[in-house]
Amino acid sequence: MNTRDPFNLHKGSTAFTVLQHSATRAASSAASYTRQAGQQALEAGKQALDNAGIADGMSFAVPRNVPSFTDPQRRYEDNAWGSSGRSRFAENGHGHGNGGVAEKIGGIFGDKKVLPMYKDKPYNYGASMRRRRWFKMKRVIGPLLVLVFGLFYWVGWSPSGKSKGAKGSWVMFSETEENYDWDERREAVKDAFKLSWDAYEKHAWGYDEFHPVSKRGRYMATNGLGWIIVDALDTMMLMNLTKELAHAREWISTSLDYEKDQDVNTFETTIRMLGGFLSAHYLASTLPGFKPAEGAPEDDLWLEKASDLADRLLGAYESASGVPYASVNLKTRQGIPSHADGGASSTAEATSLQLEMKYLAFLTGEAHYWEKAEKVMEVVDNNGAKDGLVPIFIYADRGNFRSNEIRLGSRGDSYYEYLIKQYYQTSKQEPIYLDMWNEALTGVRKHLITYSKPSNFTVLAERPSGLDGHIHPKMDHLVCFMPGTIALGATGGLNVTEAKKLPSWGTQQEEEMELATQLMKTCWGMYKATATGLAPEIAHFNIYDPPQMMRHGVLSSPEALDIADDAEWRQDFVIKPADVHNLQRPETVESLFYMWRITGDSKYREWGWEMFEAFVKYTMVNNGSGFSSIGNVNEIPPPTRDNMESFWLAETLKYFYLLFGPNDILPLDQIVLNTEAHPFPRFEPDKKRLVTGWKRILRDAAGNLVREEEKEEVKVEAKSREVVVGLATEALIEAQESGK
Ligand code: DMJ
Repeated sequence: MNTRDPFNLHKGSTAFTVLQHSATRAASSAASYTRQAGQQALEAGKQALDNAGIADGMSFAVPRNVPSFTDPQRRYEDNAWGSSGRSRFAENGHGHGNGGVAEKIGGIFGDKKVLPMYKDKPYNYGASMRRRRWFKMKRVIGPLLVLVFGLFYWVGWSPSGKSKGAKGSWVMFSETEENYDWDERREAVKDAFKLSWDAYEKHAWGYDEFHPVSKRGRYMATNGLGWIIVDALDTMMLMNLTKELAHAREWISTSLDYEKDQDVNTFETTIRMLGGFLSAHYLASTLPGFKPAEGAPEDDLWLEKASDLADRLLGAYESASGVPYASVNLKTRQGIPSHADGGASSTAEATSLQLEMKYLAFLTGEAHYWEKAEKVMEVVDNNGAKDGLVPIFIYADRGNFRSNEIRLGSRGDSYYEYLIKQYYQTSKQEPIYLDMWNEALTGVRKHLITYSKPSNFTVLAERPSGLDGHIHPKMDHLVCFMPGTIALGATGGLNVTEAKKLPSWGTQQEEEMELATQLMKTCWGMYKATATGLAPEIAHFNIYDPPQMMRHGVLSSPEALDIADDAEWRQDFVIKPADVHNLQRPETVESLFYMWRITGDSKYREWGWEMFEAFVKYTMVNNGSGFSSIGNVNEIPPPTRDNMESFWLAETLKYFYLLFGPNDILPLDQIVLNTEAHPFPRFEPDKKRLVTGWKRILRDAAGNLVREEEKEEVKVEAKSREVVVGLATEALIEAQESGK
């Protein structure tokens, strides 16, 4: 393997060679006759391209197809994006592009100033400058790709590196392949990271956004917030990319300054930047090779930056209720209510700050970080959400929920994730969060799990009008964190064989593992259901009428999927035009990583590899200038969105790397990963006198809160019963004594 040019980008620099390299890699473990035939096919295809005289100019940088976001909810969410903020993004100085783009999209945001980030919904960018060239070439490239794939088909090679002959046209859910070289596959992930990073370093160094097709960067605040650099630190440490890390460190120590009159999103800044610094601190003091030598001073930079940033973010918590405002100004430290959603914060955002603040409190011994973050959990829980399922908005000033919409996708997701992770982060010293997680998961099983038809995929659906309203059979890709988190909850991160030996193991945990397994298949199905093998942002499902709920009986989807275009299982998935984009999100590979570590079933690694191949094949930018989100998972080649999310480096590639790597790196029973995949150690808070400062309000048998005044009534009733019983007893004794 040529590690200096992993994807053969510098020879010929064509999308075709990228495809060739990916194909070669994938096929490396297949039978040699298959490999040779594949190479011949590739050579034939390349020859054809050369003959056509277009190979060097060929590009995946097809015109951007800005999806028409017609779904009412999508419109609602995207409007929220451009809600408020003081500073517009600054231009990057690389030519003219983004000012012009800002003007082009000005109509979308109107005169409003914009927040830099709002729950990871990206801004739109102008179409690629290559548009016309692509259209000119399309008629030539299309038939050639058909020819190449036709040859692959003819020789029986499939993208997963398996010969069709052996298994027929089925993707086996239970298949295990032990012979692959996982070290090599892990190296391929590192190569993809390097490629992404090198392109960013070359074209957009220091910028908060990277647009790899137009090769530009963009600031979210004057001179940047370190959005991409800080988010990627720990991945570089895990991959041992010391040169890249040194460059990042140098930039952070000399150029990054948070003293800026800039509004930032409280949640995004916490999980990505604060989380990024904290995990860098953890890994730097833990990973061999990064640990300071005996007697040498620790590198304090990461912790200093973390504390400085956290102090600024604390201003967001200064609301009347203690629930943080959606945004905060880094300089004035003033919290700012959301400019959408009636000023309410998103519930997931307000309740996914605790792992970071608690770890910082433990590291520094400063309890106020802990207390501020923990107070939020108390206020949220005191609303008494039925069956642990919380509406997706909460007002910071009053601390009460807005509307009754329930989902585990956007704005709901990481509330649930942080319940169980807080329990494990603090070494089980806070059982209150286990209690809340158990209640919520029971609620999910009762109200949200339904089945698709005809193939009975497990669907974690939504209740847009509350628990008494209809079920909406839709899953955001974001929901796919759940299979892994459920498995983590059931086992504590131990391998399931070990977990089964624990006295706490029982039917509940068995059922949870089965739910995780079935949901994992659904998330995987979201990838297999598309032309590119990449999941859409959102999938809808055909469901039974009336809905077949889990509480009516557990159903299972097939163990194998027929890959034929007209296979029956495809009817279960409905992908709407507004949802066909793919932002290179991590949730499915995140869950695959947990499922692999916990069950040891290598099918999860196989699925991961197929996903990784699809990302390489369809999201890599021409000439190796990185990877980009795409506009349509059902179009080949897909239109690019010209944007590389920071979570591509921080999460997606990290999870792939860990999935293909040895199990003793970041053992899951010793760490927790925050919602941006930044690992923190588990710790014992009582060692720093940190304790849970609140108790849940009592619930009655129906799950309703028993308020203080009601408790009083209950007490009075109980007292009078006692008195009556007491008097009766006395009378009885008296009567017995007097012989009556
Ligand atoms: C990340 O920023 C985090 O995983 C967050 O919890 C959800 N959205 C993105 C990735 O999809």
